Amino acid sequence: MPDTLAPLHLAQIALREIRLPLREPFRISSGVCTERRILLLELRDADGVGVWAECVAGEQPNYSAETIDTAWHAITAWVAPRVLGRTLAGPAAVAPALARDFRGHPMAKAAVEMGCWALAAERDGVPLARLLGGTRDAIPTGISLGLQATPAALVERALAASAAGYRKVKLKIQPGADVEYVGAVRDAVGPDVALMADANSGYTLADADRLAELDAFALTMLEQPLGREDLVQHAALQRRLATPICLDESITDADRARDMIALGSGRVVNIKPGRVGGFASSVAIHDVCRDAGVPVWCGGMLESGVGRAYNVALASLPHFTMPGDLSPSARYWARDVVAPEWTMDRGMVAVPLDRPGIGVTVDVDRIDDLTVRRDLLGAARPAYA
Ligand code: OSB
Ligand code: MG
Repeated sequence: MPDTLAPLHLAQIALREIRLPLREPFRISSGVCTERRILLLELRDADGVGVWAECVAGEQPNYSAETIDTAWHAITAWVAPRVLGRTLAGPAAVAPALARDFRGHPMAKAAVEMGCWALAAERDGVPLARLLGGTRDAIPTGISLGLQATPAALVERALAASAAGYRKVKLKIQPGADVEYVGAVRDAVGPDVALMADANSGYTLADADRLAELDAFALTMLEQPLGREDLVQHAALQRRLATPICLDESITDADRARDMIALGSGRVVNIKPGRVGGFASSVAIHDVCRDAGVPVWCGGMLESGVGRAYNVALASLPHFTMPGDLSPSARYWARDVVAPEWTMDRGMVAVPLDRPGIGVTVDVDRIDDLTVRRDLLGAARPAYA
């Protein structure tokens, strides 16, 4: 990441909550989402340059402790006051400013930190992907399929996904919906489709025998089977499994990635920039994994097209060697909030390199229609008004 950028003067952060119904409920082992409550931010610098950003916190504290409501509070009370009206040396200075004596709230911090990177990109006239050090112009795309009521329902969706060209099909599992479901899908799609499973911490080490039965299905990886903060029990489980373990929830920063590698808790990392506190932390994890030969890929949190833009930019970094959970807009929404919508071509999502900043335009009229709550932080009448 370059650190020679001009200083950043963040003048204003506008917050809004929009409601966006999913086309189909998305169920994981710890809960279900039917309609997203999405926290969008609009950051503006002292010259009036503006960018949109997204906080990926969910509706309920079932994936991590944060929710849209805790993030709203954290941004308003603690994150924004640390950056608004200050002169920051550049976007790389934001993460350290948010780290000092301020525990937790990574998704709240990430929304503002990532927005600052986009603001610098927009202002300097470069695509966000390139500012971050991205080298790819297209990213292989995977789909994450929620828990289904029957193996047949999951098979139907997996077949459709593989026919649509996805490069990786991820199946959510939980105790009682695992071996039978994954086996049915493997039988249906054949040996050549890259399949994986994600348990979202639904199991304990006492389930090791059951999880070892998944070895029969040649999964590319098994994501976060055990506790959301655990590394030690995952290491014990990894010794019992042929299938590589991929960690999601447990990797909250570069130190945890180092610990995973040292302990043998997993062999792959899912990087979600919101989970780890932003881009600086994501790139640090990327670099740790690259140096250790551990593959990484970019996860998703059912973002709108705004949050997707940030994930796609990050996933263009060279060591994101596996397909990301970067499905096109139409997989989630009847209509996205950005133009152009995110699409997939032969299983690849294109990195928008033809324009500065996040690379998509936000449909503000549509967002106005979907907005249920708003707040404005910083100068009510900024200098450019
Ligand atoms: O564990 O990766 C996960 C969605 C919400 C919370 C956790 C997870 C997910 C997904 C969806 O798997 C990925 C996507 O955005 O398509
Ligand atoms: Mg996951």
